[in-house]
Amino acid sequence: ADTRTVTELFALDSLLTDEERQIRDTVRKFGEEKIRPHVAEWFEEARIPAKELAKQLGGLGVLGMHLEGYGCAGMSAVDYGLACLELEAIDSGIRSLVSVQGSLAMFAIHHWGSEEQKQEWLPRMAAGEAIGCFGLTEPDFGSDPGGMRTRAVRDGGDWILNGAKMWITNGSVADVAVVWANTDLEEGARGIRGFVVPTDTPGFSAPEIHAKMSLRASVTSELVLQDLRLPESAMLPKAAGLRGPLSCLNEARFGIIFGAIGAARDCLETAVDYAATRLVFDKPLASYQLTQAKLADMALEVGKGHLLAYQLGRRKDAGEVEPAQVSLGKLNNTREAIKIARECRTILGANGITLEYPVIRHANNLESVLTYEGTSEVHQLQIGRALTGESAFR
Ligand code: TGC
Ligand code: FAD
Repeated sequence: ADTRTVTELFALDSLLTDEERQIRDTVRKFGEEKIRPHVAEWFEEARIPAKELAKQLGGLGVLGMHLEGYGCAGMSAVDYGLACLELEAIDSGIRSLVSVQGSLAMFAIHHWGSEEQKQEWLPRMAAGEAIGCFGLTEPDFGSDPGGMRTRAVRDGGDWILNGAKMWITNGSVADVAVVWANTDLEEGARGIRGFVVPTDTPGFSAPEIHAKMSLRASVTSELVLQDLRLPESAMLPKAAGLRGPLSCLNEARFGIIFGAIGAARDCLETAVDYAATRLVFDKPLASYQLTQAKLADMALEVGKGHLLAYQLGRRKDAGEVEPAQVSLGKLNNTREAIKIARECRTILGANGITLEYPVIRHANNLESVLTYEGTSEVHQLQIGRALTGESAFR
């Protein structure tokens, strides 16, 4: 039969340049050939070859790809978004590895770091030879990171860090951790400063968190900092206050706007294919009106999610995207993606609960995506604040 994909129905490719489509196709090919054949097994076993994968992703050029210099590819925000979209179409855990490396750890060093810190870490991180993590969240402070208990205190010219971070992606496999701590000393929002911590520093440990039912193809860890001594040169010199870590979150949230819609697209494509061949009551499932209503509604949201992502990508490349606009995209695209994953699961019936198909894996992953990088409620409150001028966080 003559069929159309969502990309075709919305003429999405007409919004991209030839070069952007080429980058997208290259990342898609890499994902389909190198990752998709293994990812269900990694998810089932909750184990990924992170070091090897980081080198492959570095070779592909997607680590810190939107940053300039220091071995980074210097590409546009839209290019970076498209790479996230294609990687998350395979698995959110793979996009997370790339987000945390490029948008959180590398961006923090690139934007807020000293020349020495940049030279030391960025080229190796871009190549995937060193893995980074980003420690902001604590066991008791997730949505409200300003309340953090991790402390950095002076000892002569050094800093001594004590505290714990929780839910840290890449933590146990990282070579370097960007850790945020309250110094109580500096002017600005509660004296929060960032530190570049080589993970072999005595006093640093990163026990892995187990028994996750989501993001299983991703390493998630606790960071324990016990009398961790760092030289003055370990502090990110240019970041003071909560603005430092929040600026990094903008970057990673931007990638998720594209990424989540990639996961949704993969679910929808799977459901369309399944419905075409599955016979129920003697006819293909795709030929029933109830199924078509589901598919049509999901196609609308996948298409609109792309349009929103592309619009925000163009604004970001123009240097004009605001945090509240990033919240629009993060809230909409993750919320719609998880609804789509669950609806597609219904179309697959019992087959939908197995790892033979990607749908339940995406649905479970999206539970984390809905929560990390600002929960849906945090983004509703950001948008609410933008609309009304009233902050309802406290
Ligand atoms: P608030 O008073 O609003 O702001 C404090 C200072 O920060 C500035 N600011 C921002 N700067 C840059 N980008 C943003 N998005 C910013 N939002 C705020 C603000 O201008 C102010 O600066 P200054 O110089 O005036 O002091 O702060 P608040 O304490 O009221 O909190 C605001 C709130 C709740 C929105 C914020 O704390 C927040 O976003 N909470 C959510 C935390 C979160 O998203 N954590 C994510 C951790 S990392 C992660 O999840 C990685 S998952 C793995 C993956 O990405 O794949
Ligand atoms: P809480 O902040 O305790 O929120 C609980 C509930 O309360 C949520 O529904 C929330 O929306 C709601 N809530 C909070 N405040 C309000 C309010 N003012 N009004 C109404 N409702 C509110 N963090 C890092 O720093 N680095 C990482 O690499 C990282 N990776 C992660 C990987 C995974 C797989 C996961 C699941 C999390 C990761 N995180 C990471 C942590 C993540 O950012 C936090 O989980 C998130 O910010 C939410 O914090 P919380 O879990 O403490 O929830």
